[in-house]
Amino acid sequence: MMMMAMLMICALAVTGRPPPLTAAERQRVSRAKKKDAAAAATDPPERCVVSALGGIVSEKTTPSQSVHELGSAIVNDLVPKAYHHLPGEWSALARAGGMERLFGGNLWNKGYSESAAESKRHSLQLLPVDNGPTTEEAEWMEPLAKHVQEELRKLGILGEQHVFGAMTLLLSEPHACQQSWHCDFPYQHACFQKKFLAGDGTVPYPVSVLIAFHQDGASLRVQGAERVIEFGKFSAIVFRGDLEHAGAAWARRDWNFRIHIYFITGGERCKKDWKCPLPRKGKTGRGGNNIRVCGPPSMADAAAFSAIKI
Ligand SMILES: O=C(O)CCC(=O)C(=O)O
Repeated sequence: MMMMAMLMICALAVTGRPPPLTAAERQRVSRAKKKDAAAAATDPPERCVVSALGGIVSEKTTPSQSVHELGSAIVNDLVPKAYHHLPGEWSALARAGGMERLFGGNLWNKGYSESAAESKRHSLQLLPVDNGPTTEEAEWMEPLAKHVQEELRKLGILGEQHVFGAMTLLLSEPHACQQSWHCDFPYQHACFQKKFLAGDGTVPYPVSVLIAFHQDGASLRVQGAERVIEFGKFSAIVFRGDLEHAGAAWARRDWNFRIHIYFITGGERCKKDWKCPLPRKGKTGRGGNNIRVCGPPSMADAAAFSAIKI
């Protein structure tokens, strides 16, 4: 052994290069490389988590790449203090009967109204103003939507091509069931088939944003994700408009308010009338456009998939 080491040192001193590896050493290196490659292949790709206040939370990829390739990114601290009191206002509005029933489960086999009747979920379109408060009555609506758009632009997710589409208030009552899988925009549309980000690195299609206001945050089920995606109070999940998702069940005894914002893309390829968010059937369980699957669905997911009639 001692002799071998001395020979290696001599070889290094004479040639300036390490001596060639022996057959056994080459085999060892090759086995180690194969092991690393296998581990990399089974490690699920990681969703990007960033903070709107700056600082890296978990940034294995850029926010827009995470939206493009994994379907979503998490943006923490998206809601400034000026809006933290809003759930109080929303509770008063909901108690006064100001919200509408939102679909829950069984949407595709029972239809919207039957699904909504038993969902324990409610919604209210805030912008463009419809049946809800006017912009004078709720002065916070437009500034909040603008703030979110600006932050997502700063993070490089939204670009010049995005315009505000709509903003909706969501409420889950205690024991609300999980929604049926759906997309917010038609996943078959050409804009979602684009393989590459726009020249400035932003995403080239409509995106949805779901912001948590409950103290325990909120969660969303997303096709292809390894588990339900959770995000904290005043934080958001930003996801591709063609990502098939479902509002998660809410098992607690209090109300969970969320804000859902849709940013659409202007121009010819993505129609402006997409601002009206409708649940649309997705591919259920068959993956999305260009979205990498992050690991096998759990058994519970598999049971949910097979229970859905399409
Ligand atoms: O309830 C949620 O949190 C998400 C709702 C949703 O995805 C929708 O209604 O389109």
